[in-house]
Order: sequence, then structure tokens, then C-alpha cells
Amino acid sequence: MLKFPDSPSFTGFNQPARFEADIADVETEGDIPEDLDGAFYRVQPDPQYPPLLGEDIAFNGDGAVSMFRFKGGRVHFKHRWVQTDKFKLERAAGKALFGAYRNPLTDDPAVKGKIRGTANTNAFPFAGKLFALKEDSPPVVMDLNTLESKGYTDFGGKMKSQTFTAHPKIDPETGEMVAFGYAAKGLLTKDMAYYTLNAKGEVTRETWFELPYYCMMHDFGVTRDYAVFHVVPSIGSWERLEAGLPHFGFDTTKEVYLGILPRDGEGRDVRWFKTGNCFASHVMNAHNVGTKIHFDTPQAKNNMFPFFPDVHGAPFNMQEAHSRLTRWTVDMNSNSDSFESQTTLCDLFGEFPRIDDRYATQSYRHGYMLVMDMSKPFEAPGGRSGAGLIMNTLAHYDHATGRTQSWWCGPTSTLQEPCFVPKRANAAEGEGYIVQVCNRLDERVSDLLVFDAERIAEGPIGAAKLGVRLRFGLHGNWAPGAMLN
Ligand code: V55
Ligand code: FE
Repeated sequence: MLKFPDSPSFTGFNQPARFEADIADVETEGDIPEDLDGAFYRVQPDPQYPPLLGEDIAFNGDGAVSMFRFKGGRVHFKHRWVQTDKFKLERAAGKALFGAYRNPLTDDPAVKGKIRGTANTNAFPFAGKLFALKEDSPPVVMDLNTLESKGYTDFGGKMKSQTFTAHPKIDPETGEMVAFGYAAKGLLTKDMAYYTLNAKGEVTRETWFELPYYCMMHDFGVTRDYAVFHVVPSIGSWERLEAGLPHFGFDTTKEVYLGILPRDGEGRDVRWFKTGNCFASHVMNAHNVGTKIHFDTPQAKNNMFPFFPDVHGAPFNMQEAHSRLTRWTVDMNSNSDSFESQTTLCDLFGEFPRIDDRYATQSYRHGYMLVMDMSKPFEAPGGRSGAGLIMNTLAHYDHATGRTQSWWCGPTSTLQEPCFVPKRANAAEGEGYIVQVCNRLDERVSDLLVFDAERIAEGPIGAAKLGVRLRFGLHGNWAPGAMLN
């Protein structure tokens, strides 16, 4: 008998999906623009087998990638597991062999030393390939057209780090990828490896430095001249793993650091700025004006991950987990290690920030987020994200005017991360579409919504109705038709 736990993480809309599928010509409604040519990729954690330890957190599920291919007003859907080493070992055994999230001490001895990655955090097209990413392991390469997995890559031996971030950035001016790995010399190490890769996908720079303390380095910022690393105290240790505690726990007594590395610099050039304790995970964008560096992130007063609890035992505080888009500014010309400013930009409780990626690393105007609008009714018990949130609203934030536009998805649905698609290669910033998965919690199906990015408040202009259920996903990206068959 194969049985998943009877718990909220594995039942209802969270029931493991565990399918692979092809749907040619998905049923659509409204307007799927004829000029929308390309593919939207996104990834969801989806446990292949019931957890070895009886329970598990959403972040530990096996990655499964969806591809929505848009062409000529039609949408074609493809969905495949990422064939990680873990996935293949467990498939061969017919059961889970790997234990808790980032705790190899809990694994079946049969898999000692194997790469534990799940490739469940980002699906990232680059250099003619699709990269399935998890921050604790190297990238898995997939075929952009077929989603066939090709296994882990170390970029021809050029990447010495054991890990690669799930949030690399592309510099739109140079086409290069800027990335890093943390715990780069092994689990729980403070070692960071910084990478640049040229547009062909070749590693052009690797340099090393150490963090002030080991923590979850989930995302970072890249400006034209600098890489920006926010060190926020979701911390981990061997003591925690030996005690069977979750890998990460939040420490409200630790300072937050912002590390600045000139993009053409060496690890020893990193300069650290400091601020008081707070929580921040994703980065909307960063840019520099001369030596002044602006870094935009949804910041909360306290921990946003209930499943990585307070290290001193404080109960999870939902009020203090409300994140608001905040601008952190530091000046490389200053003699102080303090921030110049830390300013709330937008009052909405938002996360999963995105932009028109053609403006990554640059001064920009348009930002998009998932918003948790607590003033709205919610009539679908169990429909919360892995962090307990109800992401019920898509919002646009205009940095030029400070105004917001938003669209609420109704009381029985929630939304997944938005992705911006320009209408044309030379379209103005923000002139494009938003694509995003909508969880229809009552019907247990998923729709892919399409918005005019300049008219979000009017609601979706079209939708592709899968008729089947995807699970809660993390991140996704668009590949233009020219990259595809
Ligand atoms: C995040 C997600 C992860 C993870 C670490 O903030 C951080 C998101 C889906 O896995 O391993
Ligand atoms: Fe992320």
C-alpha cells in the first residue's frame, strides 16, 4: 500500500499530483493573444513517494516542471518530473530514501553521499537550455522543447561550488548570467562562490568569499556594477541537524548584513553593510547610481517561514510576517558600515516580486507581486501556501508614481507567481502580458491566466483551462519563441 500522510500538507489541494502529461490545444477562454509566441515554464514541489519520516515540508518535494507553449493563439501544455539523482534512486527503490529537508543524517544509508537536490524552486531558460534549480545542489539541465532531463551540470568542470542558486539573474545589456552558490564547500559552510556565465552558458568568473554567518541565501540582487547579497538570519547548524530540528531556524537577535561585490571584483573585495534584525527573502530588482546601490525587497519585521521556526522558541507571529516592498540603500563612498536608508515603498502585504526582466540590474518603473489581501473573504479551507499564506491578489506597483493596481482572484482561488512577457522585443517597459497559474481550490483544477500588464485591475484577458490540478508552485520564467522549436 502506498499512502501519503493524512495531513494538510498532503491532502486536499496539496494532494501529491505525481503525473506527467501532454495536452495539445488546451481549452481556452477569452483572448490568448496571437502575438504571444514562446513558453512559460514553472516548477512545483511534488513528492514522488510518501516521506521517509512520516511528515515533510512543502519545500522538500520533488521538482516537476510545467511548460505552457503559446503560439498562434493556442496553448499546449507539457508536464514532466525533473529526473534528479534523488528522483531516480527513489524510483528504482520504489520508496523514499532521502529524509528531512537538507538533513542527510536522516537518510537511508543506501544513499549516503548522493546529491540530495530536488530541483523544485525555479525553471530558468538560458543558453538554449532549461535549468531546474534548487539552491542546495547543482543545476539540472532539461531540454527546452521536450523537458527531457539531462542530469546535473558543473558547466564542464568550471563550477567548483557544490551548489547553485535558484535565483540567477540575466544582465539584459550583456546577456550574461550572474549567479552564486552558498554552502558552496559543503553543507552548512559559510563559503560563497560567485559566478558569471556568458550568453553561451560558459563560466567566465568564479570567485570565493565567506558569509558573516551561515544562513539561507535564497536570492540576491545584481546591478550594472555590483552583486548584492542580503544575509538574513534563517540560520542552520550541525547541532540542529543532530537534534532533528528543521535545517533552518530564525534568530531575531542577529544583525542583517548586505554584502557588496563589484561584478568584476574578487571575493576579498566584498564590503559588508549592517542593519537591524528583519526578514527578507526575494528581491524585486537592484540598481546602482554611481556608488549608491538600491536594493528592493519585500521586508517583514520577523520570520515568514513557520516551518523554519524561531531558534529561541518564540511562537510564529503572523502579524510580524507581513512583508512590504522596501528599498535598502547603501553607498560604497560612505565611510560607515550602516545603511544610508531603508524605506517602505508600498503598504501592500506582498511577496513573489517580479519585474519586466529587460530592466533587471537597471533603474526600473514597473513591479509585480502576489499580495495577501486579508480584507477579502476566503472560503476554501486548506488552500493556503506552504507558509500558511493566502495569495489572493495580483498587484502592480509603479515606482514612478507610487500607485498600485490590483486584481483579487475571488474567495475560492489563489494565485502563483506572476511572470511578465513583453509584447514585442522593443516594447516599452511594462508593455506586455502577465502569465500566472491560478489555483481553483473548489474545483481542484488549475488555470493559466493571461493579463494585459498595463490593465491588471480589469482582470485576465484570457485563460487556458487545464482541467487538471497543479500543486503550489514556486518560480517560473518565459522563453521567447526564437529559443524554441
Ligand atoms: C525557498 C524555497 C525552497 C528552498 C529555500 O523561499 C527557500 C523559498 C522550494 O524550496 O529550498
Ligand atoms: Fe525563491
